[in-house]
Amino acid sequence: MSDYQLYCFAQSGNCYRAALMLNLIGADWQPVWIDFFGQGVQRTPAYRADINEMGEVPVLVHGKKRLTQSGVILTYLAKHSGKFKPQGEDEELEALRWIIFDNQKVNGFLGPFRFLKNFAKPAGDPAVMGFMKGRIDGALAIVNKRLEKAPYLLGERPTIADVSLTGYLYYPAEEFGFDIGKDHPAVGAWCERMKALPGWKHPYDLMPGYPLGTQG
Ligand SMILES: N[C@@H](CCC(=O)N[C@@H](CS)C(=O)NCC(=O)O)C(=O)O
Repeated sequence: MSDYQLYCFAQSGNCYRAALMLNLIGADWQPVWIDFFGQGVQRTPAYRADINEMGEVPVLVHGKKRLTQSGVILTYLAKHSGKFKPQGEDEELEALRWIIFDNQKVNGFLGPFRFLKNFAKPAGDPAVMGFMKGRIDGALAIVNKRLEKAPYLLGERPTIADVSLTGYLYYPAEEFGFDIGKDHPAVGAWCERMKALPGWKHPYDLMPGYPLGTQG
């Protein structure tokens, strides 16, 4: 049995944050595939009773500890590994600030947008998609401005705030209908820097269940 088990599936950028962090810190971990699209395991009463009352993935299991919310998982793994860890109170708060902004405004919109475009039946209403695309571009422009000033969100070195931001940013442009890196060049350059870190892998290579319909 590996040190860590991560409940996840390949199409989830929320899970990707945790999977990528585990790989970047060189942890001994194994994925536990969640059949999100098929049986919708995460919505069953058993899952909510035994795995996560919030009905979500990712879920990280480390011995007797069971953690959910990628921001919490990243904080825990940074504390335990000493890697990608914000240093001191000011950096800790700054990292949390960007993680919350990302969860709500950047990947918080990219995830549902991509879901409505590729997986939902019926697909998203054009008016809703248009609204979401506006919010996405607004939030990415804010991140882009920040990344024009420094290589990583908190400055010269990558922290968990950067790992959080990776969420949906490496999924293919066709799945969004726009190219994030081209539209927001400083974000595109940052994606390349993150990609160069030892242990980086694409979400479809890191988590089980791709292509859709294959058993993880
Ligand atoms: N803020 C959460 C978001 C987690 C989340 O929304 N996960 C999605 C999968 S990508 C989920 O489990 N949704 C439950 C559902 O739609 O039933 C995190 O970062 O962990």
